[in-house]
Amino acid sequence: MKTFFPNIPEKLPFEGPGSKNPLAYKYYNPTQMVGEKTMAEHMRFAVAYWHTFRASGQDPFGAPTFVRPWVKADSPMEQAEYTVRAAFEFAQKLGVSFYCFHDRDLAPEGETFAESCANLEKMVEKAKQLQQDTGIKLLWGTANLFGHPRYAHVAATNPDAHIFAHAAAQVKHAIAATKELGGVNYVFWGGREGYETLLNTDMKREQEQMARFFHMAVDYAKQIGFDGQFLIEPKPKEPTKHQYDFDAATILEFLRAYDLFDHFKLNIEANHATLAGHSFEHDLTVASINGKLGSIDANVGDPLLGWDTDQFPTDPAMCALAMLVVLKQGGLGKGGLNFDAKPRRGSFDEIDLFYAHISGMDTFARGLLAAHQIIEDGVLDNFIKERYASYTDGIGKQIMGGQETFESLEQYVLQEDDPAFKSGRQEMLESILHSYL
Ligand code: XUL
Ligand code: CO
Repeated sequence: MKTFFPNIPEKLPFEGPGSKNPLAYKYYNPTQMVGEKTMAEHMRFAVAYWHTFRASGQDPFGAPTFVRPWVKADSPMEQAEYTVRAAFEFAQKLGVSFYCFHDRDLAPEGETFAESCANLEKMVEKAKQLQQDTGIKLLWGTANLFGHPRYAHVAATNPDAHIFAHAAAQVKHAIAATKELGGVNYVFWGGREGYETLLNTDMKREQEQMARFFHMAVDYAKQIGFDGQFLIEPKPKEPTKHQYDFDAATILEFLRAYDLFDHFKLNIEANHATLAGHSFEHDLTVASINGKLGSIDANVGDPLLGWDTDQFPTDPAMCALAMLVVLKQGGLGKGGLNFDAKPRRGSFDEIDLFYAHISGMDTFARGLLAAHQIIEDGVLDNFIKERYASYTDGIGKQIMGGQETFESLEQYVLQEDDPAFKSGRQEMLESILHSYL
């Protein structure tokens, strides 16, 4: 059978930090134990179908630069078949156990809705066979509710109920496809759910529509016995100016307000967190402390650009801070680290896809190793514990126990001298963090 990556070995090796081989892992050693689990079990890396196999390198100023061998085909369905074979060959050679897709990545949109569904069903059969042949699994599926012109005024929050219906029918099939492939999660990314101007928008109604849509998805999953985890992926803007799934806090409030809280977790993406004006670790922490961190889209933005550049992560400190959140909540469960990332437009060779993933996986492996050791040594935990020690007994314990009032605290302050103020030691802690990298 035709191979799409003839010059890449069957399986990329781990050679350790001393290696200068660009096609070898320096830190990611899947079988290495880190605490109770192997690195592979901690990370559950996934390849993103849309960027890795479907991106063309086209940008608003220039033509496609990624001329992939799997796109040279006589028909869209033949192209889809080549693409799925390339995807599994790639994941196998890379040594990654999971992949993620949108319905329209896996199979092309047809002339009619029925034809699109038939295309998807055919491609699900192919993917299922390849999953069986290779052991590679589906981390999550999702639906593309943003690419087609019908979604110009968005999907579930569209002013036209007919488009809502189309989106619902499409998601029905995408959830069924995910179930058929044994997907362990299903992701909702708003795509375009939001608005451009309040001059033509009923915001309250649109949010109610979105909630209705999610309730219908929950009902359908129950009806067909899909037991994967539902995830919502926050993003503040792009393509739409104001998106309803702005950040983790916004979604948590939305889920609580519309009685959806128990049915969803979050898929936090680094570049989306930074677009919302947060750090990656901030949004991870907001999700995690609410018991809602389900999975991660592992990428990074460019600090000099204000859009979703979807680059491969290269900063071990950022990854250490992310993995600290993950380790402290006991892992990602059914979730994983999906590389929602693409090489730059000028990195157009197939081999660049391997270099990009190796770099991202090694960076996260360094982050994991550092985070594990930081937790083992207790350096940050002990500092934070000590910082809040005044709440564990005495007046602090009484405040948090509900035994104090503004009046009783006024009496307390009148009797007590101010304690010595303590430094937050931020620079010392930054230096400690970097000593683990
Ligand atoms: C877009 C984005 C999506 C989702 C899946 O910014 O992150 O690719 O991850 O729809
Ligand atoms: Co994403």
